[in-house]
Amino acid sequence: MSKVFVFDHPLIQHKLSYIRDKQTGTKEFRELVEEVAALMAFEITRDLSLEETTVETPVGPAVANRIAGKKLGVVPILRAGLGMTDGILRMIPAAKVGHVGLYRDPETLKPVEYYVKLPNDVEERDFIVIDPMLATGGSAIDAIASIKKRGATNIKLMCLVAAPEGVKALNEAHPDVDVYLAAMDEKLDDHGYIVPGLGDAGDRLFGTK
Ligand code: U5P
Repeated sequence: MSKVFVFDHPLIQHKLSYIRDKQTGTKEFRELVEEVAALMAFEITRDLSLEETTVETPVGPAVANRIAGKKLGVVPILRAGLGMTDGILRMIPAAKVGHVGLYRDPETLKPVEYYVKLPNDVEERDFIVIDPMLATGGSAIDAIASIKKRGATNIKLMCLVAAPEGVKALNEAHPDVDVYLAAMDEKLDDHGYIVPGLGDAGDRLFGTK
């Protein structure tokens, strides 16, 4: 059963209020999405394991902690997931970035996969799949299936806003994948948009509408 975490940190919630606001223009929207992604990365990495090391400070030896094990893989779902990538990399600069390209067929609302490129050693990495919106869940379910198919076993999903329908579908398809959100919204509308949501994340990020 997937666990769902909603990050209620005041900075995340404050910035999300501007992201939702339709008056917020492309430049500001993009900056805010990056900032929230960075803050969420800070929260999502809480359980990373540390290992002790010794460093020389100007004063003498100090026992210090560093992150243990393999580097993280961050996988934005194209194209809206790209808007969160740099924010995460600001917090985790050593992470490798994979890409999964999916678009939603406007008629069937089903995702169509057109591009997948992942870092090496897929089996040994922890992955964070990112997409600002978890609406029907179709894109995230397919993106996660495609990286599992290539050997990934440890996957988290990070989105800004989700609809309950998407969380339920994700949980049924991938019960091993926990979901990290800035907000859980009310529902989907008839066109698969999250209500109240923030509109089309890709269009707002890239100014295509
Ligand atoms: N999407 C939005 N806003 C919404 C709902 C969906 O931008 O209110 C887009 C996102 O870009 C996301 C995709 O990549 O649709 C997720 O849809 P779904 O496959 O979860 O339905």
